[in-house]
Amino acid sequence: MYGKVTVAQEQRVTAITEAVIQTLLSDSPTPRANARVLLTGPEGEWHVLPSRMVALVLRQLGWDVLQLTPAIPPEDLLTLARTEHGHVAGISCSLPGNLVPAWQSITALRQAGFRVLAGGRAFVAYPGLAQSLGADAGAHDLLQAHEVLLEWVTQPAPGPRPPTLQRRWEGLESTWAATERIVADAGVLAVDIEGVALAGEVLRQDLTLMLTTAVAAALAQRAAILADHFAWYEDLLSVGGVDPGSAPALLRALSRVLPADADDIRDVIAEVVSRPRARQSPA
Ligand code: B12
Repeated sequence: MYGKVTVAQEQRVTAITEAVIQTLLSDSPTPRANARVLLTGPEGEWHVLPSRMVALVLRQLGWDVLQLTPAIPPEDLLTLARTEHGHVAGISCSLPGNLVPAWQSITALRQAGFRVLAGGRAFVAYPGLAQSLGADAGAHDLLQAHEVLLEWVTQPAPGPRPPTLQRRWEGLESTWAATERIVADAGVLAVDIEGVALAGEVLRQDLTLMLTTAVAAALAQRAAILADHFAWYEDLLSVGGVDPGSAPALLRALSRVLPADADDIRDVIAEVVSRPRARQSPA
């Protein structure tokens, strides 16, 4: 329900939830032997509450949870995971715009010899996405996650495994590295040529989220990831009294300033801009 809850109310609810989790955690049972699980999130993910809830439930079920949220950079995760004595991990991602860093964290965990379970809003909406980004399984339901992890800890560690999607990433890396420049250039085009009535930090954040989601959609080869974000953004603009036509205008502006080797991203954007609008229901 957009516009019905204020930011202050949302933060108050978050604080209350944190306090409840903290209280319940103090009553966790002693973990079973051989039940170590590493739990992390992608770099840039501020939604740590989902991961805390997962950690709470797993601790109540007897797991020894090493929680690394907010996330650590993938190279640090790799170093840390290599010194860990367990070999099962979970990753929680809420924002589709954070699926690229989620893939990087999954890649680090694979390299360190872990089996990875992926969950959270960004994965749940797309069946099979967890596996296509290199995770061994995806889960939403925590009892199901418990069963999967129980099975994994009794199996031998898989050993270090190579990254997935590396070839496709080669065509996306230059865009990812140039995010700041692309967003700045697209911002100028959006205002001067497309006539978008957004400015400053709001415009920068909206373009950044649009771009990172487009790269994620190209990496996973699922235009639906960008299409859903786009529909959500159109709704958000409408509620804020901004012309929803600004949504395709931002995508067009981004497409024009992408690096030469970013055809996969341009294709995803073109597909979304030309699609008949399929509205998703607000969360
Ligand atoms: C609270 C909140 C925030 C808080 C987070 C506070 C905190 N300490 O975590 C703050 C204010 C920081 C925030 C920021 C933002 N948010 Co926010 N946020 C939310 C909100 C309201 C609740 C999230 C939550 O805690 N859900 C509860 C958990 C329990 O549910 P869950 O994630 O589905 O997790 C369950 C399962 O999926 C599963 N699970 C989760 N992880 C894992 C992992 C494993 C391994 C397993 C097995 C299972 C599992 O178990 C959980 C328990 O059942 C959601 C709306 C919503 N309906 O979720 C928006 C929402 C996720 N946010 C959204 C947005 C856009 C943002 C911002 C970009 C806003 C902005 N412009 O700044 C930023 C992004 C920041 C960033 N870079 O990450 C959008 C995302 C839209 C989209 N396109 O997907 C949402 C959907 C709101 C909306 N409808 O507009 N947000």
